[in-house]
Order: sequence, then structure tokens, then C-alpha cells
Amino acid sequence: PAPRTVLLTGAAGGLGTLMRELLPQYGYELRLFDMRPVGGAPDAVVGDLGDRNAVREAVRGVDAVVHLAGISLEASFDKILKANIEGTYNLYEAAREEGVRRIVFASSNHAVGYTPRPQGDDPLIPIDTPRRPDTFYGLSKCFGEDLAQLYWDKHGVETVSVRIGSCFPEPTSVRMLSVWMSPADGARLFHAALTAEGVGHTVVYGSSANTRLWWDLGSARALGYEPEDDSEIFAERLLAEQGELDPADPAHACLGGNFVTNPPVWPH
Ligand code: NAI
Ligand code: 15L
Repeated sequence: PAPRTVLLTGAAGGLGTLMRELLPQYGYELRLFDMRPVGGAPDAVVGDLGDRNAVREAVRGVDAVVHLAGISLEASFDKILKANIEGTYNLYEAAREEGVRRIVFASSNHAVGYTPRPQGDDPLIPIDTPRRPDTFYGLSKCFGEDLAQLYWDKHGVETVSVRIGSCFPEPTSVRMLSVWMSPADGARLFHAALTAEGVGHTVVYGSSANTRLWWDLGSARALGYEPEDDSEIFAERLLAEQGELDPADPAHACLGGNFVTNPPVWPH
């Protein structure tokens, strides 16, 4: 049966805020979890991924988890280790203990950020391209994908790992014309990831059907995802403001953009 109650971790964050608006229309009842209070949601559970009891209580009784919580930019290895590596382990272990069968894991394009971006007639980047993390942050997403594989093979916990591009209301850079995932397409993709049958551990790229797309959405479409948006409607304005990406600029040469050269740093 399709999952009904879903734990949304990271509910106070940017993507969590978008998804708690958009996912209920698919019929889910959301339980919200974050280390920060979730605005307008007094029932949300305030807890840290490092607190194993809190995480176990949060997953108890839900049908599935959409796991967004964690450090979403570059940080010291010690911070990443605690929040993203140990925190994601705690979440998976709690899911195993509580019998939760399906997790949608917010991976990131930064797991493969050093991959040269396609230019001209180059083929799209396949989903099985070798991992090339561009930061400790991207490395933690590689860990999360491998953890998901282990929990499927060993414990039968299913995961769809979504290598999200950039999910924001609108693209704000020329790079984002290629990697943008509209919030509505994000909800479509998470819904497909929650309901597709027999996913085992499946890795997909998460973006809209952008004209300037860099990667292959085949494994996402195989889940039943049908993107409806294309960033191209923003192209004229962004190109007029910023110009085309310069292939000689290292910050424009790879999928990860400036995470390769000068990554934005987690402010907390
Ligand atoms: P965000 O930084 O706005 O939200 C992350 C949330 O996780 C925050 O509300 C924070 O309080 C919470 N959090 C951090 N550490 C925690 C801990 N130890 N325990 C409990 N909660 C904790 O990030 P955003 O943009 O909403 O991203 C959500 C997820 O999606 C992240 O895992 C990020 O890596 C991933 N992602 C997002 C992309 C995007 O375009 N927004 C692109 C690729 C991946
Ligand atoms: C990510 O993984 C970040 O969490 C998000 O804030 C954006 O920077 C995104 O990647 C991106 O590549 O644009």
C-alpha cells in the first residue's frame, strides 16, 4: 500500500518549508522534525539527528521518511560528520528498528560535483557516473547513498536517493538554468519516490525537464516522475544579467559550480 504518514526531517529548512506546503495535496499526513522550531507548526518535533532516542521516537509509526535534515552547504569535517554522517546513520538505524520500509534521501549533485559539465553536443551525465564529491558536504551525500544501499541489501529498507540540483522557487543563476528543480516538480518527484514499487535502492537526479539539462532523468522517470517545468522561461533575463557560463572559469566547468572552487559555507 502507498505510504500515508510521512516523517519530513529538516522541515524548518528551505526545501522542507516548500515540501510541507506541497506534499499534503498528494494525500500524505506529515510529521515534522527539525532541530529548529518549525514556523507555524506547533506540533512539529524539535530534535537533533544526533539524539538517537529523539530520532527513534520521530520515526515510530510512520510509513515512510523524507529525509532532508542536515547541513546543506560546506562545513568542517567534524560538523559534517556529526550532522550528515552520524545523523543519517541514526535515521536509518531508527527506521530499521521501527520497521519503516521506505526512505527518500536528499542526496545532492555535489556527490558528483567534480564531473565536468556537458558542453555542446556532449552526452548527458548518466546516473552511474563515478562519484566525484566536490566538498566534505558532497562526500557526506556519497556516504548517505552507500548507507542506503547497505540498508537495502542487508535489512530490506528501501531508499530513493535524489541527487537534487537546485530546488528554489526560481532559478537565480545561469548554472541553475541547467540544474533547477521547481518546487512543484520536487513534490512530483518525492511523490513518485514514495509510491513507486520495488525501488530497492534507486539513485536519481532531481531536476525539472530543463532545456539546458546536464544529466539524464531516466531513472527518475522510471519511477513514474513526469516533470512539468522547464527553467528556460527564466533564461533570457538571467543570460542578459550574467552572460553565458565561461567554460574556462573553473567555477563554471563542473556540475558542482562554485562548490568546486569556493563553496558556500554553512553559517551555523
Ligand atoms: P536548509 O539548510 O535550508 O535546511 C536543512 C534543515 O536541516 C534546517 O532546517 C536545519 O535546522 C536542519 N538540521 C540541520 N542539522 C540538523 C540536525 N543535526 N538535526 C536536526 N535538524 C537538522 O537546506 P535545504 O536547502 O532545505 O535542503 C534540504 C536537504 O536537501 C539537505 O539535506 C540538503 O543537503 C539537500 N539538498 C538541497 C538542495 C536544494 O536545492 N535546496 C540541493 C541538493 C541537496
Ligand atoms: C546543494 O546541495 C545545496 O544544499 C543547495 O543550497 C544549493 O547550493 C544546491 O546544492 C546547488 O547546487 O545549487
